[in-house]
Amino acid sequence: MKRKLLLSLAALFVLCASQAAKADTLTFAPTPVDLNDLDHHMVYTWKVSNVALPQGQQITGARITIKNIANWDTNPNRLFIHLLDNAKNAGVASFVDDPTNSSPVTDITDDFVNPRYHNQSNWLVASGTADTFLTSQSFTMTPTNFVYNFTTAQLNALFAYISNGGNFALGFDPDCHFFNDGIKFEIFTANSPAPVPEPATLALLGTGLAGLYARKRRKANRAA
Ligand SMILES: [Ca+2]
Ligand SMILES: [Ca+2]
Ligand SMILES: [Ca+2]
Ligand SMILES: [Ca+2]
Repeated sequence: MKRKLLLSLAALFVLCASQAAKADTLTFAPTPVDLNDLDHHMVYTWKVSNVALPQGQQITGARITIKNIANWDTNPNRLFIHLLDNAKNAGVASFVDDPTNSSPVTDITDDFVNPRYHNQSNWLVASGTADTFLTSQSFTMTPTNFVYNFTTAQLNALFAYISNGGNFALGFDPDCHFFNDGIKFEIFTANSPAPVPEPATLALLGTGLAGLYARKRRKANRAA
Protein backbone atom coordinates (compact mmCIF):
# COMPACT_ATOMS: atom_id res chain seq x y z
CA MET A 1 0.00 0.00 0.00
CA LYS A 2 2.72 2.47 1.03
CA ARG A 3 4.92 1.17 -1.74
CA LYS A 4 2.14 1.84 -4.23
CA LEU A 5 1.79 5.41 -2.93
CA LEU A 6 5.51 6.01 -3.27
CA LEU A 7 5.49 4.70 -6.82
CA SER A 8 2.61 6.96 -7.80
CA LEU A 9 4.40 9.93 -6.21
CA ALA A 10 7.52 9.08 -8.22
CA ALA A 11 5.40 8.92 -11.38
CA LEU A 12 3.92 12.34 -10.55
CA PHE A 13 7.39 13.84 -10.21
CA VAL A 14 8.54 12.36 -13.53
CA LEU A 15 5.42 13.90 -15.09
CA CYS A 16 6.24 17.33 -13.60
CA ALA A 17 9.84 17.08 -14.78
CA SER A 18 8.81 16.18 -18.35
CA GLN A 19 6.45 19.18 -18.45
CA ALA A 20 9.20 21.48 -17.22
CA ALA A 21 11.49 20.32 -20.01
CA LYS A 22 8.94 20.79 -22.80
CA ALA A 23 10.46 22.89 -25.59
CA ASP A 24 10.16 23.30 -29.34
CA THR A 25 12.06 24.92 -32.21
CA LEU A 26 10.22 26.47 -35.15
CA THR A 27 12.48 26.66 -38.23
CA PHE A 28 11.81 28.86 -41.26
CA ALA A 29 13.65 29.38 -44.57
CA PRO A 30 12.90 31.88 -47.37
CA THR A 31 12.45 31.06 -51.09
CA PRO A 32 14.95 31.48 -52.65
CA VAL A 33 16.88 30.38 -49.58
CA ASP A 34 19.80 32.81 -50.23
CA LEU A 35 17.53 35.80 -51.09
CA ASN A 36 19.21 35.98 -54.53
CA ASP A 37 22.62 36.33 -52.89
CA LEU A 38 21.47 39.58 -51.23
CA ASP A 39 21.90 41.91 -54.21
CA HIS A 40 23.15 45.41 -53.31
CA HIS A 41 20.60 47.08 -55.62
CA MET A 42 17.71 45.62 -53.64
CA VAL A 43 15.85 45.74 -50.34
CA TYR A 44 14.12 42.48 -49.38
CA THR A 45 11.21 41.55 -47.12
CA TRP A 46 10.52 37.96 -46.15
CA LYS A 47 7.05 37.57 -44.67
CA VAL A 48 6.18 34.51 -42.56
CA SER A 49 2.43 33.89 -42.20
CA ASN A 50 0.25 31.48 -40.18
CA VAL A 51 2.71 31.30 -37.30
CA ALA A 52 1.31 29.35 -34.35
CA LEU A 53 3.38 29.12 -31.18
CA PRO A 54 3.00 25.73 -29.42
CA GLN A 55 0.11 25.83 -26.91
CA GLY A 56 1.13 27.10 -23.48
CA GLN A 57 4.68 27.91 -24.56
CA GLN A 58 6.54 31.22 -24.67
CA ILE A 59 9.35 32.46 -26.92
CA THR A 60 12.69 31.91 -25.17
CA GLY A 61 15.01 32.71 -28.08
CA ALA A 62 15.25 33.53 -31.78
CA ARG A 63 18.19 33.25 -34.14
CA ILE A 64 19.05 34.21 -37.72
CA THR A 65 21.74 32.11 -39.41
CA ILE A 66 23.31 32.96 -42.77
CA LYS A 67 25.53 30.18 -44.12
CA ASN A 68 28.85 31.06 -45.79
CA ILE A 69 28.14 34.76 -46.27
CA ALA A 70 30.86 36.84 -48.01
CA ASN A 71 31.02 40.26 -49.62
CA TRP A 72 31.60 40.21 -53.39
CA ASP A 73 34.50 42.71 -53.23
CA THR A 74 36.64 44.59 -50.68
CA ASN A 75 34.69 47.88 -50.70
CA PRO A 76 32.98 49.17 -47.55
CA ASN A 77 29.68 47.31 -47.04
CA ARG A 78 26.81 46.84 -44.61
CA LEU A 79 23.91 44.40 -44.26
CA PHE A 80 20.97 45.94 -42.35
CA ILE A 81 18.43 43.54 -40.78
CA HIS A 82 15.02 44.49 -39.37
CA LEU A 83 12.06 42.73 -37.76
CA LEU A 84 8.65 43.89 -38.99
CA ASP A 85 5.11 43.38 -37.69
CA ASN A 86 4.03 42.70 -41.28
CA ALA A 87 5.03 43.19 -44.93
CA LYS A 88 2.86 44.04 -47.94
CA ASN A 89 3.73 40.91 -49.92
CA ALA A 90 3.56 37.22 -49.03
CA GLY A 91 6.87 35.35 -48.96
CA VAL A 92 9.94 37.11 -50.39
CA ALA A 93 9.61 40.47 -52.17
CA SER A 94 12.19 43.02 -53.33
CA PHE A 95 12.48 46.75 -54.07
CA VAL A 96 15.22 48.54 -56.04
CA ASP A 97 17.11 50.89 -53.67
CA ASP A 98 19.72 51.90 -56.26
CA PRO A 99 17.82 53.18 -59.31
CA THR A 100 21.06 54.20 -61.07
CA ASN A 101 22.23 50.56 -61.03
CA SER A 102 25.78 51.78 -60.41
CA SER A 103 28.70 49.37 -60.07
CA PRO A 104 30.54 49.38 -57.78
CA VAL A 105 27.81 50.72 -55.54
CA THR A 106 28.85 53.41 -53.11
CA ASP A 107 25.54 54.22 -51.41
CA ILE A 108 25.20 52.60 -47.98
CA THR A 109 21.82 53.59 -46.53
CA ASP A 110 19.46 51.59 -44.30
CA ASP A 111 16.29 52.05 -46.35
CA PHE A 112 14.03 50.71 -43.59
CA VAL A 113 15.15 53.75 -41.56
CA ASN A 114 15.69 56.36 -44.29
CA PRO A 115 12.20 57.33 -45.59
CA ARG A 116 13.35 58.37 -49.11
CA TYR A 117 11.40 55.50 -50.80
CA HIS A 118 8.64 54.96 -48.24
CA ASN A 119 5.98 56.95 -50.10
CA GLN A 120 6.45 54.99 -53.35
CA SER A 121 3.51 52.71 -54.11
CA ASN A 122 5.70 49.60 -54.48
CA TRP A 123 7.64 50.15 -51.21
CA LEU A 124 7.61 46.86 -49.29
CA VAL A 125 6.13 47.97 -45.96
CA ALA A 126 2.79 49.71 -45.32
CA SER A 127 3.14 53.05 -43.55
CA GLY A 128 2.65 52.80 -39.78
CA THR A 129 3.92 49.18 -39.61
CA ALA A 130 5.92 48.48 -36.43
CA ASP A 131 9.63 47.99 -37.20
CA THR A 132 12.40 46.83 -34.85
CA PHE A 133 16.03 47.24 -35.94
CA LEU A 134 17.83 43.96 -35.24
CA THR A 135 21.46 44.44 -36.29
CA SER A 136 23.83 45.51 -39.05
CA GLN A 137 27.04 43.85 -40.03
CA SER A 138 29.96 44.19 -42.49
CA PHE A 139 31.56 41.18 -44.17
CA THR A 140 34.85 40.33 -45.86
CA MET A 141 35.37 38.21 -48.98
CA THR A 142 36.03 35.16 -46.77
CA PRO A 143 32.82 33.12 -46.33
CA THR A 144 31.67 32.94 -42.72
CA ASN A 145 28.62 31.56 -40.89
CA PHE A 146 26.80 34.58 -39.48
CA VAL A 147 24.61 33.91 -36.43
CA TYR A 148 22.50 36.60 -34.79
CA ASN A 149 20.65 35.94 -31.51
CA PHE A 150 17.75 38.27 -30.60
CA THR A 151 17.98 40.40 -27.45
CA THR A 152 15.20 40.21 -24.81
CA ALA A 153 13.61 43.40 -26.16
CA GLN A 154 13.69 41.97 -29.71
CA LEU A 155 12.10 38.71 -28.47
CA ASN A 156 9.30 40.74 -26.88
CA ALA A 157 8.77 42.56 -30.20
CA LEU A 158 8.70 39.22 -32.06
CA PHE A 159 6.03 37.89 -29.68
CA ALA A 160 3.95 41.07 -30.09
CA TYR A 161 4.25 40.97 -33.91
CA ILE A 162 3.25 37.28 -34.08
CA SER A 163 0.34 37.94 -31.71
CA ASN A 164 -0.83 40.63 -34.15
CA GLY A 165 -2.21 38.58 -37.07
CA GLY A 166 -0.09 35.43 -36.71
CA ASN A 167 2.62 36.89 -38.94
CA PHE A 168 5.90 38.79 -38.96
CA ALA A 169 8.55 39.68 -41.54
CA LEU A 170 12.30 40.00 -41.66
CA GLY A 171 13.69 42.93 -43.65
CA PHE A 172 17.14 42.81 -45.28
CA ASP A 173 18.85 45.79 -46.91
CA PRO A 174 22.15 44.50 -48.32
CA ASP A 175 24.33 47.46 -49.18
CA CYS A 176 26.74 45.45 -51.06
CA HIS A 177 26.34 42.10 -52.73
CA PHE A 178 26.54 39.22 -50.26
CA PHE A 179 27.08 35.74 -51.64
CA ASN A 180 25.69 33.12 -49.25
CA ASP A 181 24.52 29.50 -49.05
CA GLY A 182 21.20 30.06 -47.33
CA ILE A 183 19.30 31.88 -44.60
CA LYS A 184 17.50 30.22 -41.69
CA PHE A 185 15.34 31.69 -38.95
CA GLU A 186 14.64 29.77 -35.74
CA ILE A 187 12.24 30.53 -32.89
CA PHE A 188 12.81 28.65 -29.64
CA THR A 189 9.85 28.09 -27.30
CA ALA A 190 9.34 26.46 -23.91
CA ASN A 191 6.62 26.29 -21.31
CA SER A 192 7.55 28.91 -18.77
CA PRO A 193 7.71 29.38 -15.87
CA ALA A 194 8.48 25.77 -14.85
CA PRO A 195 5.42 24.29 -13.10
CA VAL A 196 5.55 24.40 -9.29
CA PRO A 197 3.96 21.39 -7.50
CA GLU A 198 0.60 22.41 -6.05
CA PRO A 199 0.23 22.64 -2.23
CA ALA A 200 -2.10 19.59 -2.31
CA THR A 201 0.63 17.55 -4.04
CA LEU A 202 3.24 18.64 -1.51
CA ALA A 203 0.88 17.77 1.36
CA LEU A 204 0.28 14.34 -0.16
CA LEU A 205 4.02 13.77 -0.50
CA GLY A 206 4.54 14.89 3.11
CA THR A 207 1.83 12.50 4.36
CA GLY A 208 3.30 9.64 2.34
CA LEU A 209 6.83 10.14 3.64
CA ALA A 210 5.59 10.61 7.23
CA GLY A 211 3.63 7.35 6.94
CA LEU A 212 6.65 5.47 5.65
CA TYR A 213 8.83 6.89 8.39
CA ALA A 214 6.28 5.93 11.11
CA ARG A 215 6.02 2.41 9.69
CA LYS A 216 9.79 2.01 9.62
CA ARG A 217 9.98 3.20 13.23
CA ARG A 218 7.26 0.81 14.36
CA LYS A 219 9.14 -2.04 12.66
CA ALA A 220 12.41 -0.95 14.30
CA ASN A 221 10.70 -0.76 17.71
CA ARG A 222 9.23 -4.24 17.31
CA ALA A 223 12.65 -5.61 16.31
CA ALA A 224 14.15 -4.04 19.43
CA1 LIG B 1 20.32 47.54 -50.93
CA1 LIG C 1 2.06 40.72 -37.33
CA1 LIG D 1 20.07 50.68 -49.06
CA1 LIG E 1 23.99 31.64 -53.17
